[in-house]
Amino acid sequence: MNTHRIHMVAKLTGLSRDVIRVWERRFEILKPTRGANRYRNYSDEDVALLRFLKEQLDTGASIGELSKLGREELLSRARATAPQVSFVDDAYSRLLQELLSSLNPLNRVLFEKRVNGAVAVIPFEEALHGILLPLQEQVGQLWHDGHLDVAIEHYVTRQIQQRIFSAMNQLPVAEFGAKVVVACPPGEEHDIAACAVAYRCRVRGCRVHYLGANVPLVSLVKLCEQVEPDLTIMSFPVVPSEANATDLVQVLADEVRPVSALAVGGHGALAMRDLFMKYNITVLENFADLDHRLDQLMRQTVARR
Ligand code: B12
Repeated sequence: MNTHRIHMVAKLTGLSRDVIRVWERRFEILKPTRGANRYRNYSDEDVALLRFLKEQLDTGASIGELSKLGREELLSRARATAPQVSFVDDAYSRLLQELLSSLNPLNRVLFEKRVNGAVAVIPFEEALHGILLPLQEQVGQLWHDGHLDVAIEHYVTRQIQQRIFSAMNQLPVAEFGAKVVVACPPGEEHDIAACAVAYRCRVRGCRVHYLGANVPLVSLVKLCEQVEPDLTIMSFPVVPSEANATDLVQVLADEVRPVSALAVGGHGALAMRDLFMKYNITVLENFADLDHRLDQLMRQTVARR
């Protein structure tokens, strides 16, 4: 049986690490083991159980009630509703390995055929979160660790972005939905998550202005004045330095928020949660939280019309 570290469990289940830790402590339904380094290792069963819980919560169940069923009963219900979970995970990790093996040395034709093949056979959202984003992370990590040339990283990043944009362009042009601006803060070049956020907003029927990486705040404010968005979403995949963080959040609160409601997400935003909260800026915990906020926004937009 595979074991997974908490960040991977968060990715596989769509739950934040904080939620996973709290459920573990409060309800005793998870059974991670500890490695020699003291990190928690979660089993495939833990992942299946958490996925089942998340699905149930998304349909309105309460974690308090569910937890009373106990681990064994939850696991048997999880197996009954999603017998294919570990098969899917195995298939994704096999595919990821195949994709990575066609990069060093680069076999462009094989790589692109494999990506296209994978993306064609499953719903795009699933391909995005199951294959494309994990691929981005692994390729970037190989570059960071000195195992892959930056040119290959750039090539793969563009390939992934192309797939996201092309999926976005196949959606009907949104004319009436909530207006949303998606951007990364100044100096932030990690823009794949922002791209995925923009896609999510488009799927939900929003009119999206996607600005991507490294957006100067003066320009963001100017654009918001013109566009009058219902919401501006900023992706903070990494934590800015402490001095920059305070200035940045202050400018967001003083200059952007008067022209647009504001929400932030990403590992950096979660790490700066207290600072954002001090300035009353909404922090989106994960993509499920984003969905929830978008649903609210769309309901308000429909009610206004
Ligand atoms: C790919 C990558 C790159 C690529 C980026 C390509 C691109 N166009 O995006 C390249 C090679 C360009 C790059 C460059 C650099 N990188 Co880099 N990079 C990565 C890597 C490997 C993966 C990031 C990624 O794309 N992950 C996949 C996406 C989908 O995940 P994500 O961005 O984390 O977003 C997730 C969440 O944060 C969340 N999320 C994000 N935004 C939002 C918004 C909302 C609303 C919501 C709901 C959720 C959400 O959802 C996503 C899915 O879970 C990470 C390490 C890692 N394993 O994470 C380092 C990492 C982020 N990079 C790092 C660094 C230091 C750099 C450089 C400064 C290195 C250098 N010396 O030049 C440069 C410059 C970057 C800059 N100026 O911004 C550090 C950051 C350290 C920190 N301060 O936290 C990391 C953590 C590596 C490390 N361990 O040191 N990088």
